[in-house]
Amino acid sequence: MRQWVAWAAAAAMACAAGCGPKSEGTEASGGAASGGGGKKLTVGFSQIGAESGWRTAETQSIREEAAKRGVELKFSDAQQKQENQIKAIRSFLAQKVDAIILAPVVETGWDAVLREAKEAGVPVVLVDRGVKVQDDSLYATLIASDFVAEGRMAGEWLAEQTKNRPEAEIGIAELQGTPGAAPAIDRKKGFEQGIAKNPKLKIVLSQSGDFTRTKGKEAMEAFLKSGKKFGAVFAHNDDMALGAIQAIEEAGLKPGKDLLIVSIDGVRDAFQALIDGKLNLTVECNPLLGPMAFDAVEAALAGKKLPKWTVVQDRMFDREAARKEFASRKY
Ligand code: GYE
Repeated sequence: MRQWVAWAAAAAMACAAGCGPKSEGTEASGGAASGGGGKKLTVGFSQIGAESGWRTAETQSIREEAAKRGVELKFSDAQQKQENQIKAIRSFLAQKVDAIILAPVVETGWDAVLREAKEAGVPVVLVDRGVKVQDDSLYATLIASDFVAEGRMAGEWLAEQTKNRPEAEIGIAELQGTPGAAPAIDRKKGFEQGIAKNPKLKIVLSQSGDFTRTKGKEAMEAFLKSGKKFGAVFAHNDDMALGAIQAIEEAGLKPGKDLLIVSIDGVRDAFQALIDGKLNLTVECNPLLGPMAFDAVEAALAGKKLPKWTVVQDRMFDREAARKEFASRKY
């Protein structure tokens, strides 16, 4: 498979409510016409929600790129609900968009609606999360990070950091992302592979925090009250780690010292927590997918064959790496 590496791995240590759609309407229209034949493109973007700093950065990147290219963007926020995304896609099709960008909340349950898009001749570009469908010709391409690799990087880092510790067992409390979401499934899998390098490491507590700060905090409060011993925390995203850090501090403990904390995304607030010594590692997951998403839309509309997965490369950041990069951080 041909892969487009869009984000170069750099640093040396291989150190990367039951309600309907919130808003739907035309977001951007300006600049030059885009796409073949000088016709202005209309693209529907079905976004998951606004659950994390990462998601906000991704939305902004797509909006900005649409505006830059003079694409008319129809934006729909699904409030973390697949049914809202399915409704949005059908509404985009009824409005006769040229293409659809979809960030799918969960992996399964997309076959029927993607088939409707295919039959209407509307290409669908998946961004950031993958799907499991019977026929992969139902979407043009997926532009996303390798979540298994991200989880593995976090797990291997923890295995290395704890290899000389005297304890017979070091418990890990895991904050999982949204159930059924590709990054939750794959980051868990990769992390388990990574920590296998140090047999002392064992996940002793695991709960979903839905990728949000509030639920990450609540889950950590429950972990701390459970009576189970743990010496490390693995959060599937930074926002849950940041919520957990708050809970740990409120319990009178020192995050980053009494408990090692690792997470994924690499957003600015996580960089600040790294610099403050409250977070020990974040694995970057680049959300600036707008340029690649619209390149893919234009290529698909031009009838070009795209790779099924364009892999976005990620880096790891510890305190030192965060200090160096903080000033130039874009999200
Ligand atoms: O890590 C998390 C967000 O799908 C990669 O979703 C994305 C994840 C990201 O809510 O913060």
